[in-house]
Amino acid sequence: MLVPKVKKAQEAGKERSMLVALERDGDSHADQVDSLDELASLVGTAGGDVVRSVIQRLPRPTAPYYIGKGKAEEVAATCEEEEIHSVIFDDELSPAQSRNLSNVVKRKIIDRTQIILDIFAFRAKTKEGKLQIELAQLNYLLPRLTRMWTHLSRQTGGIGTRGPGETQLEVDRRRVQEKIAKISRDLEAVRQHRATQRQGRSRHNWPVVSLVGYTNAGKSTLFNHLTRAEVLAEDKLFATLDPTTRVVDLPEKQRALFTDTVGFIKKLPHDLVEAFKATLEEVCEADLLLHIVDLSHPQYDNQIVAVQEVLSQIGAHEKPALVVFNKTDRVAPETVARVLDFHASSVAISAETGEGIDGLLRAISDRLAARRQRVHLLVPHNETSLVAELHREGSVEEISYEGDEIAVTARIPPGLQRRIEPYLTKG
Ligand SMILES: Nc1nc2c(ncn2[C@@H]2O[C@H](COP(=O)(O)OP(=O)(O)OP(=O)(O)O)[C@@H](O)[C@H]2O)c(=O)[nH]1
Ligand SMILES: [Mg+2]
Repeated sequence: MLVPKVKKAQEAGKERSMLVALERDGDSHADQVDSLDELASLVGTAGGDVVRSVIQRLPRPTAPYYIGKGKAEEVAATCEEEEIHSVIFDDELSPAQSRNLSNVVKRKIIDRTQIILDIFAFRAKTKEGKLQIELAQLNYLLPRLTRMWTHLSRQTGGIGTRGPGETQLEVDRRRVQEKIAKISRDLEAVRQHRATQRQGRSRHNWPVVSLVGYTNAGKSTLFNHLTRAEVLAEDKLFATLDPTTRVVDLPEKQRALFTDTVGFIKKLPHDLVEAFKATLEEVCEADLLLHIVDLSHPQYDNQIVAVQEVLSQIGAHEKPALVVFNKTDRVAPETVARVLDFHASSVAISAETGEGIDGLLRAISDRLAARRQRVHLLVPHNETSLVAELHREGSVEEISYEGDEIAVTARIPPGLQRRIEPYLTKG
C-alpha cells in the first residue's frame, strides 16, 4: 500500500530513496505510518531524500525476501520507473534477506540498523564515540561478508573461482575479527579510565542524575538550561553521542552531577547498545534517572516504552526515575494535566521557555534528599575541615558555636557517614 504522506520533491544531489515497512498481523497501521515517518527523518538526517514509501501487509516476514518475492519484484519496478537508488527497510534484515533482495531489486538495500549506524558514525566526535561506532559497524558487517563474495563470484564466475574466493573471504573475516578484538581492547582501556574518573567524582559524594530519553526529546536543551553548558541541541536525531557532565545546584543546598547522553530510539541496534555500554555505564551508575519525554510527539507513549526497553537491556530499569514531560509549550494544558495524573512521579516542563523547571529542581532535590540522613553533631573546634566538608557536600541546617565545640545539624550523603560517626550526638 502506498503512503502518500511522504513528500516527493527531490532535493538536489541527494540520494533518491524508497522506504519499505512490513505490517504484521496485529500491528497497528498508524504505528507503522509513524515508524516510517521516523525512518524518513533518519534517512533525511543521513543525507537521503525519500521519494517513495510502501507498507506491505503480511502475517510475518518471509525468511528469504522479508516482504515476499512478488513484492520485491514490484519494488524493483518502482525503482526502475522512479530512478530510485536505494531501498531502505524499517527493520533489521538478515544477511540472506538483504542478499536476496539486492539480487531482485538491483539497488542498494539498506536497513534501519545501517541508517542508525551511519548517523552515529558521522555524529561521533570523541575517540571513544568513534571506537564504539566502529565496533558496532564491524559486528554488523561480519556475518554479511559473504555478500561481497557472492558479488565477486558472479563477476568472475564459474568453476575454479570458488576455492580462492572462499580463502579471500576467510582472510577478510579474520581481519575484521582482529580489528574487533583490537577495538574491544581499546574500549576496555577507555572504560577503565572512565571508572577512575567516576571514582574521583564519587569522592565528592555528589549524587549523579542522568538524563535519558528518546532521541530529540529535549535532553540537551534541558541540560543546557540547567548548567548553562553549550551542548549541541538541534532538531535532528542523535544530536548528542558523547556524554557530558556538569554540576548543578539544587534547592536545600544540594548539589548533583548531571549527565547528558545519547538518545534512544525504537529498534536501537543491539550491536550499538553493546558497543555503547561504556557510555551507557554512566546511566547505570546514576542515583536518579530523569526520563525526558517529548509530550508533543504523537507517539510519546510508545517512545516511553522504547526507552524502558533499552534501559532494561543495559540493566538500568530498576533505577529510581522521574518522568519529565517536556515541550509543554506545544501541547494543551488539559493534556499536561491528564498525563501528570496518569503517571505517578512525573513533572511537566518546557526546557525551551523554562516553565516548570523550578518544580523539576524541587522534585529532584526531594528524591535525592531521601538518600541523605539528618544528623546532629558536636564537632571540636580544631575539626574545621569537617565543618567545611559538611558545607560542601551536605546541607547544613543549623550551626552554633558552643565553647570548644560546634553543634551542627546537617543532612549528609551516605559517603560522609563514617567520617562523622565519632561526633554524633543523640539530638
Ligand atoms: N517547543 C519546544 N521545543 C523544544 C523543547 N525542548 C527542546 N526542544 C527542541 O527539540 C529539539 C531537540 O532538542 P535536543 O535538546 O537536541 O534533544 P535531545 O533529547 O538532546 O536529542 P538527541 O541528542 O538527538 O538525543 C530541538 O530543536 C529543541 O529546540 C521545548 O520545551 N519546547
Ligand atoms: Mg542531545
